Order: sequence, then C-alpha cells, then structure tokens
Amino acid sequence: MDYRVLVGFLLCGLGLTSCSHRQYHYVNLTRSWLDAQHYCRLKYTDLAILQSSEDLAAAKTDEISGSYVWIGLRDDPVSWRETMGNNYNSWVWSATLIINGGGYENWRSDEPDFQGALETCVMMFPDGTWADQNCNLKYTFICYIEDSSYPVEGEPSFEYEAPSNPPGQSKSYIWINQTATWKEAVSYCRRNYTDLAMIHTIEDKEEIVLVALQSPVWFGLFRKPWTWSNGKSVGFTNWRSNQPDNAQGKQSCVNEDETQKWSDADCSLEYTFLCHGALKVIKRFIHMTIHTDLDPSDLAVHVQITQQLETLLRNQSITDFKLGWNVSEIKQP
Ligand SMILES: [Ca+2]
Repeated sequence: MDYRVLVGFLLCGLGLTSCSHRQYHYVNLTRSWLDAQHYCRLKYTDLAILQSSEDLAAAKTDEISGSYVWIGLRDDPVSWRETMGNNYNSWVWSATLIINGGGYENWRSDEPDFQGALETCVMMFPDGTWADQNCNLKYTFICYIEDSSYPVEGEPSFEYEAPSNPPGQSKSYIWINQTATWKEAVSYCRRNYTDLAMIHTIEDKEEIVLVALQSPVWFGLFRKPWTWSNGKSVGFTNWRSNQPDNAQGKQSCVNEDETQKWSDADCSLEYTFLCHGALKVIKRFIHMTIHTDLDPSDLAVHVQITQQLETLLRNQSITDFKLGWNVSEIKQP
C-alpha cells in the first residue's frame, strides 16, 4: 500500500543550539571576527551586543570551550584611518560634533594610528601635519572665535547631537600659550572664545602654523573609539585590566575571556563567538510517498516512522530540528 505524507521540518540553528528564544547564543565554531559577524547575521540578528551588566549576565554561558569568544564590538580602522569617515568611531569637531566625511585632512604619515588604544584626540605639529595623541597629554592649543552666540557652556560633550549653534563663516584663531589636556583645552576655549579650532582648508592650516609659533598644538578634532556591530556607539564596557592596548597597531576587534572581561585582538584570529537575537527558523516541507502495509495513523507506526526520519536528518549532521508529519492522503491500490 502507498501512503502520501507531508513532512514538515523546523530546522533550528543547524546543530548549534536548540529552538529556544534566548537572547544570546554561543557558537562553538572558530571564525575570524568578520566571518563570525556574517554567521550571526545569517542565523540570528548580529554578533553579541552587550550594553549593560544585565546583558552580560544574560550572555553568561558555561558552554564555552577555548579561551576567547568574539563579541560584536570593534573599532573599524576604515572609519578613522586615512579618511574622515561617517561612522560613530570617526573623527568629529568639538565645536559642531559633526561627523566629518570627506573634508580636508593633513595626517602625518603613519598617523592616525590609535597607539596603545589611547589616542583619540588630534594635535598639529609645527609643520602643520596631524597625529592622533593621548588626550591626557598636555600641549598648547588653538581656540577660535566668531561673532555668533558662543561660547558654549559646560563640559565638552562626547555625544553626537546636532549642534545648537552652527558656527558661522567669520572666525579668527587664538593661540593659548599654556599647556592643557585636550578636554581642559576645550573647556578653556568654550569659556573664553568659541571652541577649539577647526581646520577645514589649507588656508586654515597655514594661519594656525603662523599663530602657533612653532609649537605643537591641540585643535578640535577627536573621536570616540569602538562601535557595536549594529552601528551603535559604545557606552557600557567591561575591559580586562590593561586592555584595550591595540598591540602591534592591529587590534581592532573585541573578544571576552571566561570571566566576560574584554580585550582587543587581531580581527583575523579565529575564535568561537557569541551571537544575539532571535533564531531565524528555517521551515521545510517535503511530500513523500511511503510504501508500507502498516497504517501510518497508528500511533506506534507514527512514532517508528518519525524516529526513522530523525535518524535520516541526524545522518546529514542536522541535529537541531523539530519534525512533524501528517498523512494528507491515502491511496488505496
Ligand atoms: Ca598616533
């Protein structure tokens, strides 16, 4: 006798996790950071986004094998090296907080380099070239003033908001011949003038070189490093001590250790990884014809055939699935 049956598969994560709705999913495959991101976006939502200690607790797993696990944090050099990018970790002006895409730039060769993962403020050498530097170093600095409603009150903001007082065209540069950290310099300029200097053209650069009298100077360019894989700016962090350090200048992706502490690492290294988001469930329906003398509506037969189908799937290395089937039509010979 032939029975025509409809078999439905719900394939869940292809052997890597159960059909649950957990927010975080540990994937026990070793991949580069980019390949891990690709995998997570295919199967779930993205690499793990960890924005609070609650998220860390939810992502905690004892399944981890191996030393490090990629999470969805990186400081993509494409956004800040060589070009003035348009991402959250790109260079912006303290005066406008505008992400500066495609503007004038005058980096010294091999700069910016984010040395030690510490250099997120920009100084200008006496020859007019730029380098990123540790913001806590002290240099003299260049303020600018214009005849609008400045100065801005308060501390420099590191948030990316639309400027309330867009600067006008007419401006002049003032060299402050006392040394300060970059943040102190911003505060001083905002209190007394408009803000730290912006350099938009070669003419701006040459004017500053003249007023700075051969001193290296802070000006208004800075950036906030590290961005989540979903494009969000980083707030909460859980760095391991002495990390990040951008060792050898090529560590721009972040992993966590068994205690969930974070380190920056070379993105091409292969580690297991942590995804987040709901599993993208794959559904498959297959029509089959089964030759049997038994009645498939009989429970014992149903169980027997189900087990055989499950064995077939497992032999294909598919271990996470839910399987159901119905006799949709019975043909008598
Ligand atoms: Ca540097």
